[in-house]
Amino acid sequence: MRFLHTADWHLGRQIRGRSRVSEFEAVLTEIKDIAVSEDVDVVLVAGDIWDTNSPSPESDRLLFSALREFVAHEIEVVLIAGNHDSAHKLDAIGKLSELLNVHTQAYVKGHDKGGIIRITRDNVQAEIAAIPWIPDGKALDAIDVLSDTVKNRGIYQDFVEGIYKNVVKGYTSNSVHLLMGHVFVDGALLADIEGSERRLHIDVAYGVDKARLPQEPQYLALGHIHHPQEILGTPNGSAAYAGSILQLDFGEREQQKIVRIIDLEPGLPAKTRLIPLTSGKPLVELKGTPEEVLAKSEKNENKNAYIRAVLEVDAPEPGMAQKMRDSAAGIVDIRLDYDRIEENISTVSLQDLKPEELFVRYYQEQHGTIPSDELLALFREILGEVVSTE
Ligand SMILES: [Mn+2]
Repeated sequence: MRFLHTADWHLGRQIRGRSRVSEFEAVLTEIKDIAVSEDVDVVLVAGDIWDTNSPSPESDRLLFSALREFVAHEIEVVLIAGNHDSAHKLDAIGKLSELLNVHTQAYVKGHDKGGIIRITRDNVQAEIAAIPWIPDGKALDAIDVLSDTVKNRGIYQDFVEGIYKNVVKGYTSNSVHLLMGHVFVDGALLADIEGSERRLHIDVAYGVDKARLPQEPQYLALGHIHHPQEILGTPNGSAAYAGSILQLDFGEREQQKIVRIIDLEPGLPAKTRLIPLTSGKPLVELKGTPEEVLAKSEKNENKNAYIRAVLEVDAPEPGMAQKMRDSAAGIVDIRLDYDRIEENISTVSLQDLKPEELFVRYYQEQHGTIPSDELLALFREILGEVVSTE
């Protein structure tokens, strides 16, 4: 039986206020085309379907259009709720979509209470332990929250491990055994940019150690972390994050987005491979003086990109951000890079300061430098108008 593992669609996500609907349409079409050409039986969507728990009609349209395509090609779908999703909404959709073989798991359920979704294709049965995001509020009560964090992280980990182990108890023999989970696994790679790796650990976030994941499933289809990766050293060796389907923010730049194809037969190790996704615009960061950044933004490889401009300037200049955005359509994010004056400026009582001093301190706190003479002159002019109208 063949599965396509994807996750973290985040439908409705924008970038700095700009819509990405056409990119979502393109990448969902690409995923459908892959599923059809690979003759996939079941598509697994491991949570964070939507970007928010009250998605726009536009985001719903994206989802329903994608599901409709899978249904039309007789591909079954399983969707679980992630931390970004409205579980209640997914549950409501499932009431109807179940009739079309679009299965949903919105809430955590025990192995004997619907925790396993069963799908039969060509006389082979798949048993999918479907476990949505487990909010820390489910594992910890108010008293725990008041106690120390280290203990809380431990309680959460025990709780998650207990649920995962419970659900897989429902497997029967002669079936294909999978697990879908929206969960953070300790040590997951968040980003690997310009040779520097960033990993997340369970001392700062609620998650589980990989050794605590159950070993019964032949494959664990995970969602939550946007960087595609296999979780090496898991009990049976076959667990992976599919990652997101577009580079969703600048922390995801340089990431090749993918889907995973999983072939399973009862009792045999999973055969997995990945297929790169090519839709969606790249996110890039360009550094230099404003002139250099504009020149780089004109280059072919950046023409289609969303650009973060990191500008080397002596000091912030009013209107600079707008000027850059107006000059290059791809620039959506602007950072200024200059030597900031780091000084404790909050020790003086604000009441003792004149308006201009207040402004200078505010500006310094915001921008790490003092305002230019022109800006100060402008401030005095505006202040003069306000005082005279009073
Ligand atoms: Mn996500």
